[in-house]
Amino acid sequence: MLWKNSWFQIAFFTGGLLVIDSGPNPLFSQSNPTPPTTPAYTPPATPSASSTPPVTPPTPTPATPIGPQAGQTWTNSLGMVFKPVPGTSVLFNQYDTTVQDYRAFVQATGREQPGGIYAIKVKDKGAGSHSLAWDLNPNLSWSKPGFDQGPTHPVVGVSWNDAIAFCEWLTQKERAEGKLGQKQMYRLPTDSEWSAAAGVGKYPWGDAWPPPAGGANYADEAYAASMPGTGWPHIPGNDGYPRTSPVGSFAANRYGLYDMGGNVWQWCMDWYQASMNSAEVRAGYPAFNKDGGGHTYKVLRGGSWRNMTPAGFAVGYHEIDVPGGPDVPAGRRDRSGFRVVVVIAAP
Ligand SMILES: [Ca+2]
Repeated sequence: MLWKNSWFQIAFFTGGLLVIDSGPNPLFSQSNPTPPTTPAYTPPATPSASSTPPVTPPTPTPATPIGPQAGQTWTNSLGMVFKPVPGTSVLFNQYDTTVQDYRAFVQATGREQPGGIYAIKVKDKGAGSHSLAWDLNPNLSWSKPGFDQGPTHPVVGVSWNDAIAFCEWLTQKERAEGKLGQKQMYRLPTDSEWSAAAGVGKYPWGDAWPPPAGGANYADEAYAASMPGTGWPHIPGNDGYPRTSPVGSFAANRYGLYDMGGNVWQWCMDWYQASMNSAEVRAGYPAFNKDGGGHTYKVLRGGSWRNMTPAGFAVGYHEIDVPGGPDVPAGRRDRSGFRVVVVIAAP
């Protein structure tokens, strides 16, 4: 029995190992093994039009247009507001360029304007008689024109070349900032663009003469009262400003532009040609018959705080002056400023 016990023990031990190491063993199971269940065949889902999400091509995001757009009011980096003018492809600054606009240019570029500016000076002719004459005053400049100006007054004492330099500086500045497209630019209005912006009235404020109350800043009773002596010619009425007035102080014209008549003369791009002024105007002002061949004088439009004649304020009237230069005072006067336009898409 011993050998049987030994065999049994070995066999049992061996079986124990199987049980322990292999888990349930069919040799020692008391029930029949369950056959593996074959999973029912399920065909793969057939793709259908209804179950397949539609493939939608990505919608391109429209690029945000850069800079001013046709027919839309636009504000630039200096806060200057530009408005469309029918019949032109540019937007007009609603105001003349202000002292604070020009100061930003001078501070950024360090542009100096040596030599002073021309200012109207009263000359005492004796016996109570006085006259007016242009006087080149070396102590005056755009920032000190001989009368008080706040930051929103139109800049004066700037030549045509100064105005062009302002436009070029602002163009480069805003192209670099991404504010202006690479084919957009600032410049002065052409003579014909300025005419379009002035509208169809006889004067920038309409057909009325004298200018209606609140119509413009001209040589009024306030102007006359500021001059030594008495009896200075002026337009009846008092607009409240003996010299320049803050831009926007008077009514806008039909296109939302302010001070298109009065306040300061506005430089235009064009060289003056005698034919720009009517024969009637040239008869009254013979100097306008000389244009130096068309490359001597630049055109100014609109009249200023020191004008008092209907002819000078008429839309068709073209003032003239030499364009000046960076280092010469020529063309810098205490009545002359400028308005800029922005070209939406230069060729
Ligand atoms: Ca005035």
